Amino acid sequence: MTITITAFERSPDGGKGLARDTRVRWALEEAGQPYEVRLVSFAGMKEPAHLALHPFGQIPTYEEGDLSIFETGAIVFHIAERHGGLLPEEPDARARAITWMFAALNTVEPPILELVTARVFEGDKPWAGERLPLVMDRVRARLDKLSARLGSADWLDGTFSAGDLLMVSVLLRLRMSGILDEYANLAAYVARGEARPAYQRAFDAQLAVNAPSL
Ligand code: GTB
Repeated sequence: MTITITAFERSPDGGKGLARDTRVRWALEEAGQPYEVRLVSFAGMKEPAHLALHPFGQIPTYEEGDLSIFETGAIVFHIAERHGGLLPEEPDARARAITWMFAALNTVEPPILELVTARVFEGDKPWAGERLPLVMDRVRARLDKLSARLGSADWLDGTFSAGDLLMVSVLLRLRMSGILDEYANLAAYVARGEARPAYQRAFDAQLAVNAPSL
């Protein structure tokens, strides 16, 4: 059955791979699943046809036969459940990998999104100078602990899993802030994720859509 995902017609990041369709593309590439992409404009996302797929009018969505789902975490989990390569077979290791998926999205990503908002969208507000250090401290509080847990390991719990895929994807958004470079093992962890052939294919596919034309 054909898998179809949705992505920005033109991502505001100009092809840096930061929009969430990259996470889904990466999971599909790790799982060796071909997929098609339907590009959606910002206006199109708020129209009834897309709202029927995504109640909040966002990307990405995932369609496969009669199944239609949204939320990147749920989509990556679905792909990992149906195909090999993203979750261990052994039940306890699988539960731990799923735990890291939730940790990435529920514990590490929120302060990172707050930082993106503070820097990019509210950077010109009169109170931005006071707020930014507070938000950066909240990000560092998470990275301190994540860095300590990762230590010198390659991945968060044994072999690469969907937990690493989401954690690397979440950390990638920190690159422009410079904070990631304060943690050598986390910077290396992200680089390891980006070096995976499946990530490269996913990145190149979104770049082909989003790179500014000369
Ligand atoms: N919780 C949802 C999920 O995980 O799937 C969140 C989905 C979401 O935020 N989608 C964004 C969207 O559709 C795109 S990814 N936004 C349009 C809207 O809400 O109207 C977030 C994103 C957007 C842009 C960049 N960028 O340019 O760097 C990075 C990430």
